[in-house]
Amino acid sequence: MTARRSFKKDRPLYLITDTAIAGLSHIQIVRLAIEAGITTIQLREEYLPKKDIYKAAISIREITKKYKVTFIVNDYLDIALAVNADGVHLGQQDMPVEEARRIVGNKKLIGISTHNLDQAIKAQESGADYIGFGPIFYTTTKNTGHPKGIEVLRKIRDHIDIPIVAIGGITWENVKEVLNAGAEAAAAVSGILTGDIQTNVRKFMEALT
Ligand code: TZP
Repeated sequence: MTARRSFKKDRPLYLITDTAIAGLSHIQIVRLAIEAGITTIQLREEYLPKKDIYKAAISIREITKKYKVTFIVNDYLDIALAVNADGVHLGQQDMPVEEARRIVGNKKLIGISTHNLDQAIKAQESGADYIGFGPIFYTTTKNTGHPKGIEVLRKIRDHIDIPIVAIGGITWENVKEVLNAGAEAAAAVSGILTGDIQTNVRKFMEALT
């Protein structure tokens, strides 16, 4: 049996791409963020035809491989496999983690979005490598309900052992608080992609050191 791949706990900043917010293509976003020092990237695309998402994924795999950046594909397990991404991120409405695991095996990370303690516990029991948990703070990027806040994040931390990637309204100004509450990493969309991407990534990194 091959050793299970694990979420790298020394990678506290997780960028999720969004072309509308950035006003740039996925690959442009990725290039800028890698130049500034990002170490984990999720390709998230809700509108493009799958063929175009696949093409973007190929380019992103190439550059992330070169710079040893972890590359996760949102939703599309087949694209993650086809381009040999490091993992796939699933939502609550996607296929069960157990089924995804049967398909991708132990060498790919599987993350799943969760919004409450029950979902977080279930994610751990089903063999997810990490959970996304949020929204922690108010966000307009995705409608995922009321902010959960830092105290709920602490509670989730107390109940599960797998890594937590906190998400929702995270900026360089509040990221430290999020990690201090027990998250291994913080995922950000607008906090990185609004304004100057490289300045934002660097501010996040500084806040995290
Ligand atoms: N899942 C929960 S909140 C969210 C997702 C994808 C959006 C986070 O975006 P932002 O701009 O970092 O608040």
